[in-house]
Amino acid sequence: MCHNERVGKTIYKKMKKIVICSPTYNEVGNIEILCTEIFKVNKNFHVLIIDDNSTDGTLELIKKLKFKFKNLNLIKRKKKLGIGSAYRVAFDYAFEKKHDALITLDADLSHNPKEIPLLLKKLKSNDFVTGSRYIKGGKSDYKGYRDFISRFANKLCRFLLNMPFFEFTTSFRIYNYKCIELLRNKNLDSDGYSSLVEFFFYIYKSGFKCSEVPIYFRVRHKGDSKIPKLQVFYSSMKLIELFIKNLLIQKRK
Ligand SMILES: Nc1nc2c(ncn2[C@@H]2O[C@H](COP(=O)(O)OP(=O)(O)O)[C@@H](O)[C@H]2O)c(=O)[nH]1
Ligand SMILES: [Mg+2]
Repeated sequence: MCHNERVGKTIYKKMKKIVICSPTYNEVGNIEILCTEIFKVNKNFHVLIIDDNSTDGTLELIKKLKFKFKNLNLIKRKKKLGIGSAYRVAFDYAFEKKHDALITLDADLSHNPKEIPLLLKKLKSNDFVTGSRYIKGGKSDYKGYRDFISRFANKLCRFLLNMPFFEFTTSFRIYNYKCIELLRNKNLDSDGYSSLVEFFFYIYKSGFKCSEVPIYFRVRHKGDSKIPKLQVFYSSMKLIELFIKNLLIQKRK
């Protein structure tokens, strides 16, 4: 058992109910490895997959995996509705089932489940923790255009939203119950990367304690990106909206 796994087991014993959620759309080549890796960290984790009617056999595979992993749960939606709304379903689920915390991560193994204990450990002194590729110790395997856009977008978020962090757009995060409750009451409707920025924005601006932990972000294991390229454009629009909101918040102070 490696150090991270030991830490994961000890912390999990103290924090009773944690749900780990991954949205999926056509992840048949990744989902079994993802579940195996998560349950290797702790077999008592509660895992929720929110699938948008995948057409590549992901759903059928998850149904089979449910026999192997007793804590694996599935919410199936009728069609591809985007990650923003998938995360909102996860917030409702965690809230209604009274989980102490919600961890989210991508199904394509870009996020390494072995790093879950790092998030858990850091949550002890925070309300929200995001994995970060761009702080000391963090790493990203993105190259070229994607690397440039991601670094640039994250710097822009830091500057425009006046938030002292380096990562806003990765979904490898942990939210405590208070943050989940807050976000559920905000009536949010954003999608794609902007939903991740928006969740963080409202949590931080509401005065909750936030922090980053370094993660190693890998390129997806199997398949292609499922988020439409246009999302980068929509996210820029959302960023401008949040920038204006932030100016109004500062004016009121
Ligand atoms: N349920 C659901 N999951 C999605 C949707 N779009 C993407 N995903 C999942 O969200 C995660 C991140 O998507 P990914 O394609 O890896 O985005 P990228 O890393 O930015 O290229 C993966 O687990 C996808 O399967 C969607 O519309 N609905
Ligand atoms: Mg990905």
